[in-house]
Formats: sequence, C-alpha cells, structure tokens
Amino acid sequence: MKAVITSDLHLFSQRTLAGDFLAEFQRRCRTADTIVLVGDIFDFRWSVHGSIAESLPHASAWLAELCTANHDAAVYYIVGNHDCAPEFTTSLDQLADRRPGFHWKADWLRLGSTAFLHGDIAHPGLRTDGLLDYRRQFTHHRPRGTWMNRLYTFAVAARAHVIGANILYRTNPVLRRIERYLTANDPSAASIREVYFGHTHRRLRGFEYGGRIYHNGGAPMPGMEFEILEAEIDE
Ligand SMILES: [Mn+2]
Repeated sequence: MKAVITSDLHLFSQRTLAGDFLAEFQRRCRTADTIVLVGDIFDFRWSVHGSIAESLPHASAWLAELCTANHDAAVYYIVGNHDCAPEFTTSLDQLADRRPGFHWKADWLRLGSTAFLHGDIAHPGLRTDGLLDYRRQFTHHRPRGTWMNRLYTFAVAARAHVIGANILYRTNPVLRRIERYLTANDPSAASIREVYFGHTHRRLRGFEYGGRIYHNGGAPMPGMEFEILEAEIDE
C-alpha cells in the first residue's frame, strides 16, 4: 500500500513556500492508496485571512478538493499545534461524516508497523501527557496582527527560525521524547518499525534510533529543507 505523507505546509501563513510544492504534492497523491497529513497543514495562528472563522472556509475547501481529487484513497489528517483549534476539528468531524475514507486524529495514528504523529510532544520539557496543555497556547489566542506578522517575516528573513529550530529540536532528545510518548500511548509500540513526524521543521531522512527508522519531511520555509515523503505501508 503506497502512502504519500506531508506536514508543516503552514498554508495561509505569510512565510510559507508551500505553493512551490503543491502541484507535486497533488500529482503524487494521485498515485497513492493512502494520504497522511501529519499536522500544521494550515496555520490558523499566522493566517493572512485573519480570524479562524475567516480562515476556516479556505481550509475546508482545500481539504474537500483533496478528497474529491483522490476519491479512492484513504485520507488521514493528524492535527498539529497550529491546526488543532476546536472550530477546525469540528469541520474535520463533518468531513469524516460526509466522506468515507477520511479520518482525523488528535494525537497519533498507527497503520501496520508504521506510526504517524505531528511531533509537538517533542517540545522540550513536555511530559508524555502534556500535549493538550502545550496546544492550549495555540488555540486560545487572537490571530496575529499585521505588525506581529511583519516582525515574524523579519525574523524569517534573518534566519532566526532556522537557528531556533536547531537549538530547540536537537535530533536525539526529540526522538527520545517521541519514543517515550509512543511507548506510553500505544500498547503495541514494540512492533513500530517506522515513524513519520513533523513539527521540528528539520528534515530527517531515515534516521535510525532505538531500533526504529524516523522520517521528517522538514518544512517549506525560507532556509529550510523540505520534501514530500512516500512510504510502503504494510497493514
Ligand atoms: Mn507544529
């Protein structure tokens, strides 16, 4: 079973370069049996559309279009910290009702011996049960205004986000926290062979850790590496 996997597109944010990859993503999806979206596909915090209410129709249209164009594929959406707002997950519930084969998860997904999760649980200092607390700071806020957006654009131009990600998300501590999280939450974690995650914006190509292989496609941001991933999934 062929899966196409992507994360961290941060659609609607000013800084995303996802537009350069969308045609390729759509072309690859048409060859897949399964499409897995691993969080932060939409960025409601930094949305150029404004509030979540204003951004929601754009997100729903994008997803509905993806499902229609790939009507025979299973589509899984695992939310991340930038797309976990209750208004959005309600719309995911509605899509799941309308469209058999569309599923969404708040935390992690298991398909055969492969696990998928956004990866925000790897944030330094979070306990394995700390995901909801961490995400609360992303959902209970107003969208960033023009000035904050300009400041952020300036920081991105200065590559501050690249340095930040490198310091915050060093590979071994990140994988150790993901490992701990999966072990705490999946009773059959021992049989996980491959793990796909995002969030750190640091590309990881088949990195072996603790007997499993870890993959991260990075993020389409200035100065960062990004690729759409493919996997052969056993079920
Ligand atoms: Mn994230």
